[in-house]
Amino acid sequence: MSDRRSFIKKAALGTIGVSTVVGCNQVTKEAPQEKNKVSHQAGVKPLIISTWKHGLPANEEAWRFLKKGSSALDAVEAGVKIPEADPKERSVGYGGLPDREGKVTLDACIMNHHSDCGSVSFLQGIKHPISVAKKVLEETPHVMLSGKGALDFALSKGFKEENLLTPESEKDWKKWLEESKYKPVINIENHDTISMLILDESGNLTGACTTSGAAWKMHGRVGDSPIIGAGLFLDNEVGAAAATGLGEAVIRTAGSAMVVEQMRLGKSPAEACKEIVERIYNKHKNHKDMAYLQVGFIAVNKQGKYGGYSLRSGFNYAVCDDEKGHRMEDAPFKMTWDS
Ligand code: SD4
Repeated sequence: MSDRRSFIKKAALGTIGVSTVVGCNQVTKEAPQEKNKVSHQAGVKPLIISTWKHGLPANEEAWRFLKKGSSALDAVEAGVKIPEADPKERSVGYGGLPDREGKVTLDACIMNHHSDCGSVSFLQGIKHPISVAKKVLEETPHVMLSGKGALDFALSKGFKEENLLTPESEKDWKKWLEESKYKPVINIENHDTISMLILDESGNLTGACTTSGAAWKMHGRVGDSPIIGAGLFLDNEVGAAAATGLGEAVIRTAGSAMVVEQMRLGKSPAEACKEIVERIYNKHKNHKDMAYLQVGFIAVNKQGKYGGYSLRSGFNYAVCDDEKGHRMEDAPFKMTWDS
């Protein structure tokens, strides 16, 4: 958390940098770039890109799966299961912050290069919603199951029901109840999804997205993360994109689908993310959500070029390829939190 805070402070100075994690424990810094300049790097494959710092261990696991010959669908599932199972990750899966009623409700989706998708929303009591979403993709004629139906389906497939509210999250919820003020604080400490995109060795795209959603949301609220086209989208002829941030804004603009369409029109992944962030800004600049609005996108195209962009400072993503290994990169952004 303090890492994130210090990053935000650094980002507020208007520069971004690239951190390379060599062998996953040694970090080197490259020259800072201008805050809203998007990069144009040569493409490589295979490549994995995931939102936020919890993307690093997730990418490591997914990479391990890819390297042992697993399918990208199995790899993406294995990868995002790492933060889902981590009680210290307060915005994904087990340990995620609950809604106003103290219930942890989860959203997740997964998509493969044939455009097959599986999704669960408003799912309670199952530690790995991504695995339930994968079962929806593989074993049902549907794309999306929700609430009790999703839970019943999970139980029928052998998933175990368990309490996902950790003592820490319960304590935070009780503290929140004292004032019960719903003021979303995006991307600083209570609100971040893991989205992962994979371009595999054969040049095929796969993606996944999983979250406990906005802390203190209304009971029953579903965000962008389980919605194909909003939180995640890919077209295997073009590229893949995924979102983090205020789901309502991403749904209003069909965010990830639009990023992919921008790539289809010829924009690089980074430029495509920037274009849609600008669109979201223009649609929200006089909106009540603007005071706390944050959205960020990551994207990768068929050539193995990738990038990200966020509305406000503080967003970073994890990348892995054979050339540079595992590293974190800070996304360029439109504005700081105090501008
Ligand atoms: C949501 N987009 O439920 C998710 C949460 C998130 O960074 O990504 N936060 O709105």
